[in-house]
Amino acid sequence: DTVLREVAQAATWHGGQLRHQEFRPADERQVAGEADTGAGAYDLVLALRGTAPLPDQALAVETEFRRRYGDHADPLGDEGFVLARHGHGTVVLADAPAGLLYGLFHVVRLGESAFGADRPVERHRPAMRLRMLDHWDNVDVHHQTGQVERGYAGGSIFWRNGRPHHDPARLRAYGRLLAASGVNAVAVNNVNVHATEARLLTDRLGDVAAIAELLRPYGIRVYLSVSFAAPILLGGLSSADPLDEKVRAWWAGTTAQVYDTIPDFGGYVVKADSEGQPGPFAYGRSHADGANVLAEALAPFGGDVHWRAFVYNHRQDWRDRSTDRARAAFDHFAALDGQFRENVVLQVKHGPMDFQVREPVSPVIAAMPGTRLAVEFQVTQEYTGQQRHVCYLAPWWREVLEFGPWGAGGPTVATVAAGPATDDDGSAPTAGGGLVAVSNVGDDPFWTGHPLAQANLYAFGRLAWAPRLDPSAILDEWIDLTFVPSATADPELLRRTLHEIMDDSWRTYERYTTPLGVGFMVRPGHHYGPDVDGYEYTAWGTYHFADRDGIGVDRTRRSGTGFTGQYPQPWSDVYESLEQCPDELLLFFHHVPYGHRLHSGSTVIQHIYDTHFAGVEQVAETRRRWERLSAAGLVDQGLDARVRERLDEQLRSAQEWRDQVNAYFLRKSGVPDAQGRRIH
Ligand code: BDP
Repeated sequence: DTVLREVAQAATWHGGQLRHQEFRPADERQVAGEADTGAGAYDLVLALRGTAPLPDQALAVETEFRRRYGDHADPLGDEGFVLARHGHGTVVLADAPAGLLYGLFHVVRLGESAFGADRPVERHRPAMRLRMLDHWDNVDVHHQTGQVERGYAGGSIFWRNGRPHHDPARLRAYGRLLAASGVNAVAVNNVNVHATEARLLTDRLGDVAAIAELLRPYGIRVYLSVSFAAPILLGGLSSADPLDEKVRAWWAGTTAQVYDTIPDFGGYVVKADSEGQPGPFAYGRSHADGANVLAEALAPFGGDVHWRAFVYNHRQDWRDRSTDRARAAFDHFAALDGQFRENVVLQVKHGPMDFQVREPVSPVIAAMPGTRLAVEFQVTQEYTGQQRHVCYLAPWWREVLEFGPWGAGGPTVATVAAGPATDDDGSAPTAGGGLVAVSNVGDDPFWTGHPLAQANLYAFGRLAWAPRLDPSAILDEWIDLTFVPSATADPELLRRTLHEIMDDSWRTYERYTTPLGVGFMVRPGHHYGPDVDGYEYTAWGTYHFADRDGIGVDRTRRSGTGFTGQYPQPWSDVYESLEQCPDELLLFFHHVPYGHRLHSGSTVIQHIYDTHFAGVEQVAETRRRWERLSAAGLVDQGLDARVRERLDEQLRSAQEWRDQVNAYFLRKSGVPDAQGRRIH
């Protein structure tokens, strides 16, 4: 089995704190050997349950495990594992090879502590069955968006010059990186499907198969973004009408060929009727009709279609205050609940707009109990500093995942994405759509442009596996796996400084850009740097409505767009109410005068000034902290140089944000800064 072979190989990988280890595959169902952590040599056994003969330690752990979970039909699933320390050995047991792989990476993560005193049987299984990265990669370099749309880490890791990127070692390393983070699926091309990329589905399928082959040993399935117009573009049909028999037959035949070539193919990702992509609306059909025809083609092979809910009018009339982009996904999809086939996953962006630094949770997540939902995050930092700024996003994602759309104590966003749990500890996923994110990886030597942006990739995978993990603990894991502090002169300084730099970096970014939930104010097109009115008089539906008296979008039922009415209680009323609406989302839901007083006691205008000054100060402090690390020689020189260059840019950019935003609002409002600071 390829995954088991990888387990055996991965075990000899010098990573984390497990170095100099040697493993000898006992037979093809077990890997056993010795791990030398530097502090001592230990037995490590990785074995599939039910295979005989198990080594003695494994047998003991198996007996203990059965005693605890014996009457449970499927205690581990195909990715879970048991970890225990017994006698002189550490044992990982799983029911399927992928479980051993995840178990091995867990041992690497634990390092020395995996080999401490006896630890009782621990059971691990992922909360989300699907933990997926969407690559917005083009095979060709696209004239507007470059090779990787919203990519900030060089070219594509999969494609180069219109061909597959021939670096199998790099792709294998990527597979290992993803498996170590917990990711088990990737879509290998952009959701905006251009002509060359459309052909990946048919005559260029071999290129996709080659990627699938390299990632398979790491338990990763491959998905393709496909064009809804593929029957026309590739099949020579005159229509892509989902209710047309010829169209149905084309999808069925094409999909059967895909599975002939890639038997474990994951499925399709579709962006339809959105930002210029073709879709069912052209034929007067619903998005359920559209999704179901693809789902029907995939069903015989166990594949899923990920149908994106990011559908809105990007050519709206900005003079017409009654339209509201935030409403769009709910308006299009909520009424379709119950109409999608079982293998349709509706993929919903976590917020109603578009990956801003702060948004409320999308009301779609609470509106479709009869549909499998996947929640989509953006690891690539399109609106959060484009991997030039440090912005550790895990605290934000964790907040979203723990949010209860029906109020405290009810289901959370994480439980909706995981699907109804069958297990008493809530860990066994059934039919949820899982967690998906837009990837931040490219062919950059540091993978992610900004070396510290790797932590976002890692944290995404970890939160998809275990949504309740503490972002700060995830950061600890990432620091230990990445920098191996124990091998440095001052591990405490390294860990502490990285925490100081990263823990609060998302809130810092929010302070010097767009606080209070107002969003956007970025330069149109590339979305980097400030331009307060850049989108204000355009057709994109992203406005702040600032004038001389006030700012914010009135989305109330009483006097605004009625968006608050898309939420169930209690949030519908909380957001509707000016008194109850949380400060950080105030301008998302309300248009208020500059003198409006926040819960914090400050006024809106003073809050804008204060946060912008404070944010820049924090970035300057971040830069000083990093300099202490470099001076102490605690990080690799190449990495140090890259981070310094980025921090210089972050500081420059933060100052630019501060000056433009503060000057803009000083001029609009005429209200001076209470502290008399100089505003340019
Ligand atoms: C927006 C991006 C655009 C994507 C779109 C999407 O600016 O490049 O194509 O999202 O999610 O945030 O489809």
